[in-house]
Amino acid sequence: MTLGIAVIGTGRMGADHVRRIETAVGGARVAAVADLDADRAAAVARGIKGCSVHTDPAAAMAAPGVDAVLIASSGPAHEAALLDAFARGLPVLCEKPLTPDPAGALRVMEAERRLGRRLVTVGFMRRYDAEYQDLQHTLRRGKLGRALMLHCRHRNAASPSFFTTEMLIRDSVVHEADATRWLLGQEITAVQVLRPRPSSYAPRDLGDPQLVLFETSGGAVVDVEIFVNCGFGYEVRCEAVCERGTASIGAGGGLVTRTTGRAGRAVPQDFTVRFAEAYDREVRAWVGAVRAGRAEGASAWDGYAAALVCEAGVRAQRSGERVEVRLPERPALYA
Ligand code: ISE
Repeated sequence: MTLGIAVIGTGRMGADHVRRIETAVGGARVAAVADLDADRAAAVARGIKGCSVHTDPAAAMAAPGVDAVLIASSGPAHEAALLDAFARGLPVLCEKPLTPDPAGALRVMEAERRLGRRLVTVGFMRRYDAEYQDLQHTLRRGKLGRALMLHCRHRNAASPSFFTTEMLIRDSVVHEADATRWLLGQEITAVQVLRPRPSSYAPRDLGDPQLVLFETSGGAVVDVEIFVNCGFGYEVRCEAVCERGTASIGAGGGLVTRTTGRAGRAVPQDFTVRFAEAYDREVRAWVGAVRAGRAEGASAWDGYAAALVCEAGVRAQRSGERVEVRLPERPALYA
């Protein structure tokens, strides 16, 4: 059977996923798309046989041939779409963040628990990146000893016009919240945020860059430089400092050119390029799991845990204080 997918949200990420499902993922097709902007949705669906176009996410999910849902709308729209998908018993791949706030994530998780089975995969694509997977295996194998610290850098060329200081945490550092939990297999227990004088190239009122510190349940410390208007491109790095050595990813290999007295490599300009293969692998893995009736990847619990870390991060950002993260016990469904 070919899995019919309703794609909710046809902005940059949604359009990229539609193209991916149609060209790079076997066993699936785009059966419906929805976007508040009907013209944008129609443009994305053009040329896709049997793909219906909607402005209402619920109508797209109810369209003929829909077996699963991919949510790529903005974070605040995720909760309603997730609950609609649950009401129809449809499996969902939901772009990060699961919801921007922990209260919404908790409602989603509780609704899923009432159904008694995992329907949501959260699209934390770094879990599917070959370098991140290498790093995770290296740390888990233990040859380098215990991980003491992670140094992370997360840079975007420029932030979109709607970006706020809170979103540096909830939309960007949420990746490091998940990556830290996944790489170390530990929970984040406290967050601090240091704020240098903002770059004069950042939009007015945006506190950019910032330095975010996590403490973890296993006694590690993680620093994250988040800089969403670095100007030169998209760069995500991580160096693990362990008892017997270090391991680092994100230096950017690839073609080196030498010309007119300079040597250099291209820097990707955004995440759809830097993580293109990871997104391909993520969507393929999800489609494979849905077709086999299995759960895959980051769960609603992971989305909730990341949202709690981000909530603490936003409080730390505002107060300048160290804020503890209080994670409840993990429900059995997510064991
Ligand atoms: C964006 O939504 C992403 O998920 C990117 O990976 C991240 O680098 C960027 O800062 C976010 O706004």
